[in-house]
Amino acid sequence: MHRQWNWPCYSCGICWSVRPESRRLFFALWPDAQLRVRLAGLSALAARAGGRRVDLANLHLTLAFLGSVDAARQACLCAQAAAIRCPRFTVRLDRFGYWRSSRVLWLGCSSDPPLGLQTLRARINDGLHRCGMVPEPGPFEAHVSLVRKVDRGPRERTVEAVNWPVERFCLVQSHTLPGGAVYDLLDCWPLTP
Ligand code: 3AM
Repeated sequence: MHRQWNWPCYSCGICWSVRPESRRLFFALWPDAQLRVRLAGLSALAARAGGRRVDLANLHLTLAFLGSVDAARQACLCAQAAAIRCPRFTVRLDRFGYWRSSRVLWLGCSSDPPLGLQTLRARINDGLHRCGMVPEPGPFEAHVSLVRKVDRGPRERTVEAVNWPVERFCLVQSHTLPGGAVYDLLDCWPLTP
C-alpha cells in the first residue's frame, strides 16, 4: 500500500491526500475571458490559411516550460513563485509569427517584450535554480500560439495590437490527451500594483 501524503500547501493551495505523482507543468500568463475572446478572433483570422486553431480555453503565453515535476519540487516552485515581487506590466501583441519546424502560427511582439516581462522571467528562472532545476536554454520569444499544423507563414504579419495588462502569473498543468493538450490552472500569484 502506498503511503498517504498530506503535502504542505505553502501558499499554493495544491495538496495531496494520495500518493503524489509527477505533473507536466509550465508557468504562464493566463488571459482573462475578455482577452481570450480577442485572441480567439485573431486565431480565426490566422487560421484562414488552414491549420487547427488552439482551443479558446488553452490560449496562454508560456513563461517557462518545466516538464515533468515531482511533488516536492512542485512545492518548492510554488514557494518560490509566492515570494516573487514583480511590478505589473502590459504586453503589446501586434504581429503574427510562424515556426516552420513546429508548424505553429503565433501572436507576438514586434518590439522587445516589456521590461516587466523580462524581470518576471528572470525571477522565475532564479526560482527554478533554487529548486535545483535548469531553465530551458535559448532565447525567449514572447508568444501566444494561435494555430497548429500550419503549412506556411501568414501573408500579413502586422495585426491590430492587443494590449494585455498583466496582473498575475500562473502555474499550469498540461495533460496530453489523444484529442490534444488540456490545461489545468493550478495556482496564480499577483504582480505588484
Ligand atoms: O506556449 P506554447 O504553445 O508555444 O509547446 C508547448 C506549449 O508552448 C510547450 O509548453 C507549452 C505548454 O505545453 N512545450 C511542450 N513540451 C515542451 C518541451 N518538451 C514545450 N516546450 C519545450 N520543451
